[in-house]
Amino acid sequence: MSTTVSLVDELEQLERNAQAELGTLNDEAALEEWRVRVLGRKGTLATLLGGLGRLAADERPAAGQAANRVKTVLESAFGERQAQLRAAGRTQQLEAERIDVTLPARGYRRGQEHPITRIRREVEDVFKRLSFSVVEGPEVEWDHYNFTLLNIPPDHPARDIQDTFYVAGSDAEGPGGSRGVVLRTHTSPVQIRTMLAQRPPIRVIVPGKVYRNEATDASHEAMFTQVEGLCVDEHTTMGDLRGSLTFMIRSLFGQEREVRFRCGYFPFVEPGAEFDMSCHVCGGNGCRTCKQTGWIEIGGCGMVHPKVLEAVEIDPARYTGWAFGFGFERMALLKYGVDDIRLFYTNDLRFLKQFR
Ligand code: 2NM
Repeated sequence: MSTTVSLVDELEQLERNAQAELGTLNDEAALEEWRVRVLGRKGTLATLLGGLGRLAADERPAAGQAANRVKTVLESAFGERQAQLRAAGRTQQLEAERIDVTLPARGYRRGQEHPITRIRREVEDVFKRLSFSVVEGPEVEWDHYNFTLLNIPPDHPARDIQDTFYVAGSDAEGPGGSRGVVLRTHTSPVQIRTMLAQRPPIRVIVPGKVYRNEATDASHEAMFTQVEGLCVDEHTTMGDLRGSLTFMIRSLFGQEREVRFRCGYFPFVEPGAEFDMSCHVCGGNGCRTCKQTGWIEIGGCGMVHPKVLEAVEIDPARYTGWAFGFGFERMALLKYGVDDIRLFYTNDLRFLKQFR
């Protein structure tokens, strides 16, 4: 038997064995080990090829051809197996990551408005229906706008009941050569700004945070939220004020509610009044909520003082104005039957979740 035949036999045997083994390999590391052992520089195929040189010249072409063919076959078999393994790996990964997009979504907990925000929105909605605009302004305000232009001069006793937080070192010169900056004690300075910036007719409500230097208890906080309204026009009267407040109270507390005015003093209005609504708990018969009076105090109001109109250069001989103000916290306490204002600002979810 010639040497060529046996070298060709050996090549074919290598082809069969190596291919069979390739079919059993299941990971890339084993595959790589196979490649080095069979096709590598010092691998089985290379070793067999080293035998070519010892063949007789006329036997070499046949053996060379066989060697090339086996090399090509094994290389492509290697490539195929590698591709197979990689595809299987990807499929497995896809399988592991499969999600069923037709399943119902996981539930999520829905948030809600803070009770004070809710009252604020309800009040805004009522006055928008009466063609009022909602405006906002700075919480850090010139003393001049917070007090002086509202007919509360520097030594006026009303500065005591509205004792506020003065901003330290803020004696920069403000409007009208004034000095002093405070945390606003009411939203009225925004009405002042509005009247300085535009001419009647004016209809605005101003919700927002206000500050008082006050000891905190169940019905007082150093920060609370208020809304004030202002209407300035020709011929507008206290009757319009009363009608607007009645419309608001009935929208928020029910159509059966009545509104009454009692004389009240605020430096920036004349005449001034406090306004009450008939008790929504007992319907006016007298109960614990209304302290047996049948009435619940809501806020203050009045006709804008001529001095205030003059201070913003609106002619009080031609125009009249009315204004009102009340706190959202107190309204929320009443509407939701809460007994401590501090609950609105302690962020206890057990409390807040009750307002769904
Ligand atoms: C109140 C009560 C009475 C009021 C007056 C003004 C302004 F700027 F027009 F003069 N704004 N708000 C007012 C009047 C506010 O709150 C208890």
